[in-house]
Amino acid sequence: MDRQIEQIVRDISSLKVQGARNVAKSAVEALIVQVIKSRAKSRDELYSELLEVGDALASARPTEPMMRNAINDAVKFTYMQIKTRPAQDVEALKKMVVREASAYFKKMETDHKKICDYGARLIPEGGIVVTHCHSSTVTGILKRAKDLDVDFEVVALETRPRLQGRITAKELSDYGITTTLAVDGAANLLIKDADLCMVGADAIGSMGDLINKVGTSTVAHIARMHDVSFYSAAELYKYDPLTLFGNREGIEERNASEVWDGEPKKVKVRNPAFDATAARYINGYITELGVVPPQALFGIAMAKLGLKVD
Ligand code: RUB
Repeated sequence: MDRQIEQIVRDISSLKVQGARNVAKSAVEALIVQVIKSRAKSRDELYSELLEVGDALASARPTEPMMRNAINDAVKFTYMQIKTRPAQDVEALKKMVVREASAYFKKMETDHKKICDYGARLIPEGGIVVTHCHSSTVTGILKRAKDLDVDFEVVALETRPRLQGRITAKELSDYGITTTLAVDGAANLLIKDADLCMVGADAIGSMGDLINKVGTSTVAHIARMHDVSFYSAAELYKYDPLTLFGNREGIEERNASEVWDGEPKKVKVRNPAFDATAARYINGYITELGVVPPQALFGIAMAKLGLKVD
């Protein structure tokens, strides 16, 4: 595999590239690099190369359907070109694939802007918003609310073990939003006084359940206990179509040394990167099509992904 692509795969698995949207963007960038640098002599050869690179990217972070959906779209597009345009040569196919993959970035930006607009309307004047981990979708919404002159505060939970909450806290305070960082264990104490909780999403299943950074379900359960609304902000591309067949989204288990490097021999350390929050704890998903109940997300997302159940 090309060195530049190997580097992207490493950056994704080491969390140098972090968050579902950034991961999906990097994966599409890798596919573009592959096509541009490819020495494939035939269209089939190019197609095989894309499958190989796609597999390497997808396994770098197993709990990322947005990346998988983007890769699948590019691979499907390539396949359809080969099947429907017999006269097309490999160079023409390369151009088409690069153009299609580049259009994906534009689509992502348009969807993101819409989500920020819908999400910003949920931020109450004088309110307190609790968030967990670092989601570029959530920070986008909060910045949009700030641009609209809503006066509010954010509590960012630290998010052990990789401390993505600090990225959130820094980004928001640099933007002029009053932000407090707190350890994850303070969640109950702080959510009690909050107006709403808002997190991102790595994956959404057919039942409307949410997979996001480990600790998200704790936030949701505590929010329910105190009657505080809990929202997840997510592009519909985060829906995992495989869950329609009963597949459960796999939870990435990362190296234990991220939690405790040098633990005593008899201590077993676990490091699941994500957890699942049942639909019943979620007031709504903030999507590019508006704020939708978890139970409705499956139908809307299938339409967006161009999938049909026959
Ligand atoms: C990040 C995380 C984020 C989602 C959504 O986990 O759980 O909430 O990925 O992010 P990690 P975005 O740090 O392990 O990647 O809204 O940017 O897609």
